[in-house]
Formats: sequence, structure tokens, C-alpha cells
Amino acid sequence: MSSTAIAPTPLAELVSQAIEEQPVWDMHTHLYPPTFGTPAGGSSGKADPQGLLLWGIDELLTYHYLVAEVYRCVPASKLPYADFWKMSKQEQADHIWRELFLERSPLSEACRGVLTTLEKLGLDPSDRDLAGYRSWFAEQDPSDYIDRVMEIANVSRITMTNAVFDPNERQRWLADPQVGSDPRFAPVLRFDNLLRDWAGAARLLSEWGYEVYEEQSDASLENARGFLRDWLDRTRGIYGAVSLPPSFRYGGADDNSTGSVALREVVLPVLAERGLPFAMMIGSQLQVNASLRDGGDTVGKSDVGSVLTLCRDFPDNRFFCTMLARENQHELMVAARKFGNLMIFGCWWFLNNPSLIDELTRMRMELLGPTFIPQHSDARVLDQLIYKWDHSRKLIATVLADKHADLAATGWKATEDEVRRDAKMLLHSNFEKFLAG
Ligand code: RAT
Ligand code: ZN
Repeated sequence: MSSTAIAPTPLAELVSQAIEEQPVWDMHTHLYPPTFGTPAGGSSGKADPQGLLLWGIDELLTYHYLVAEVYRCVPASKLPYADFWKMSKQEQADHIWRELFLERSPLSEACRGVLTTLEKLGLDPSDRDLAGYRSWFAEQDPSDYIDRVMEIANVSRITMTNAVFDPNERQRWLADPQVGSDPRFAPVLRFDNLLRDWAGAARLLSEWGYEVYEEQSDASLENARGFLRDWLDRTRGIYGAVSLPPSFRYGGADDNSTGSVALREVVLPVLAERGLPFAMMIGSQLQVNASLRDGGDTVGKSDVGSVLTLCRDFPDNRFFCTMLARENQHELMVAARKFGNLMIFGCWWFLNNPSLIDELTRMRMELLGPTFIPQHSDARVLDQLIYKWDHSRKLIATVLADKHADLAATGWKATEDEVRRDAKMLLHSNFEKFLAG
């Protein structure tokens, strides 16, 4: 490494190299280690149909982004949803491959991602040989394959989403306390139901032995805090997380909606006492087309004012926040200028497209300098780490290089070490430091 100032010509190259070479700590995914089971056993042969670790070509092709897209090509009047869901995973993948890759050019970001992934794995997209790709994946051992994918994507750590209200996942934690201890993965406690549906959550908690009721009495709230503490102990979650609807509001100390009470009296105090941040992903309106299952949610505009109120009223809490609507982004960035306990992150879901990543990263850098987390992968299929990070790194590097070029035009001379420091902050240490508090 050198601390000599860089000449303008290699600046873009150096920035791109720094971003490519910096390992990323992916702060939000839906990936799991093999201890959670995997439906595709690969060469280990240990297939668990309900397993949570998804990987391989059939999972890549049946990603819910692509299920939604294929229904634009063959509508439900021609292929009823129930018939699609009755097909085997391989038949669904065949259908998607034919309709989205062969009958039409695979121009969407989610389609392109499958091809980038194949290419980076050393498979040739120009073969168009689905059967051949399948045989290659079938030869992989899931645990070794995780190492390989992490190496290609240059991901040093994968953050899970451990959904405590998902019965399948919950059982796995109860059956094996070590299930989450693979050092390549970091656990996160996810508990949407507590804020989205208190009454339903209370019913489940009381079934599970916590005396929590629809009425938010002092005892109910204390027992709900106990539940959260137990699960933070069990999972060793590094932060708490929820996804919230566009209608989410927090109106301050007098707001007595059940969600706001649960937030104020249960979630935030427990996370503050543990010194853990709280991640809010706001703007997902669930199941506008439930037949598409995971692909059936949409986006809605949310309320940044509520985030401001939380950051102001709970200075002992740290908040990660991402919003799904493009319309909310500028206001959210301004909110982050007002409160140091707010860390904005990622280009979430429908924003995870090149044009929008470029726009958001540029705006964020102009308003916040290097003090934000530009991206998370949200990968649901292990192999997606490869394309999501490949595509995002290139876009982040372009923005960072442009900003350094603007600085160079003033006569400011950045050193190579400083450029690498920027890359490290953006892809790793902003997250790590915010976690540490
Ligand atoms: O991006 C997605 O795959 C969504 O289905 C959700 O998982 C979302 O990211 C979430 O965490 O709720
Ligand atoms: Zn997610």
C-alpha cells in the first residue's frame, strides 16, 4: 500500500480495484449454513426438503423475483397459480428458463443475475444448457460450495435473517442450540409479528409458555420482553430486525397503537439493554397477489417522520433503516444527517436495479459522504451473492471514482490508502462499527 498521491488517470482503476478487493460483510440476507438443512443435498446427498439453505440452478431460476416475472409472460389464465405450485422445483425452473431466457431475452436484472452467476462460476451462459448446469451443481458439496461462493463474491461474512415466528426455523433452533454457530454466518433476530400483529404474536407467545395477552398490561409487556431476551440469548443475534408496512407510524410517547407500544415498551428497551441496533425495513405491502407467494408483495410510500421521532426519542438505541419506495430515499438521507444513531443501508428489493443503485449511491455520497452502507444482497439463494455483489460493486466503484475525480479537480490529492479506507468503510466497517456502538 502506498500513501503517495494518485495521478488522475489511474484513479478510476484504483477505485475499482479497491472496491473489488475489499471483502464485504453482507448485512442482510436470507441465507443459512448447512446445519439448517438444504433441499438440494448435492454431492453430500443429505437432502432435507424443508431445509433453509437454498442454492443451485433450480433455486436460482425459481427465485420469487423470477416467478413474478414469468407470470407476465404466461398469465394465470393460461397457467393457474395452483398448477404452477403443484409442479416440481425442476419443472418450475424449466418453465421459467423457457419463458424468460429462451422465448424472450433475459433483460431484467433478476434474469441477468442468473447469467452473471453462471459465468463467474465458470459455466458458459452461451451453452444455454440447463441439463448440463444441473449436473455441475449436483456435484457440489453444500459446505464447500459456500466457501467457493464466498470467495468468488469476496464476501467475508453472511448475515442471516432468523425469523423467530417461522415454525420451521424455530424448531431448528429448539432442536439444536448450536445450529447457528457456523462462523461464516452471523445471526439476526427477526420478529415482524410483534409489531405488525400484536394480537397474533401474543397468542403464539402464550402457546410457547410466555404469559403475553392481547391486552398490553405491565405483566404482558414484561413477559414479551422475557421472550425477546430468551431468543437473543438462544440465537446470539447481532441486531434485531423487522420489515414494516408503508402504513407504519410511530407517533411518540402518546401513541398507544399496539405496534407502537410493543416498539416503545418491548423491542427498544431490550435492544438498548443489550447494546444491539434495531433494523427497520419499511415499505413492503404484503401479499397484494398472494398467489405469487413470496413474489406477491409490493411497495408503498412510507413515513420518514416516524423514523425521525424514533431517533430523537430513543437516543440510547441505534437504528438501521432502509426504505422500499424510491420516493422516500431523499427524505431518509436527510434524516440521517440529523441523527447519528441512524444508519441507512442497502438498495432494497425493487431498488436493487443498476439505475436505482447508481442514483441512490450518488445521492447518499453527496449528502452523507462515506457514512452509510451502500448495499446488502438480500440473497435468498446462496449463489446470488455472486451476481448481487458483482453488479453492485461495479456501480459503487463508478460513483466513488466520480466523486474522487471531482475532488482531484480541486487539487485535493487522495492517496491509495485513503481510497482503500473508503472502500473498507463502505463495504465493511461502517456496519461493523455501528454494531459495536
Ligand atoms: O427481498 C426479498 O427477497 C423479500 O422477499 C423480503 O425477504 C425482504 O427482503 C425481507 O427481508 O422482508
Ligand atoms: Zn430480506
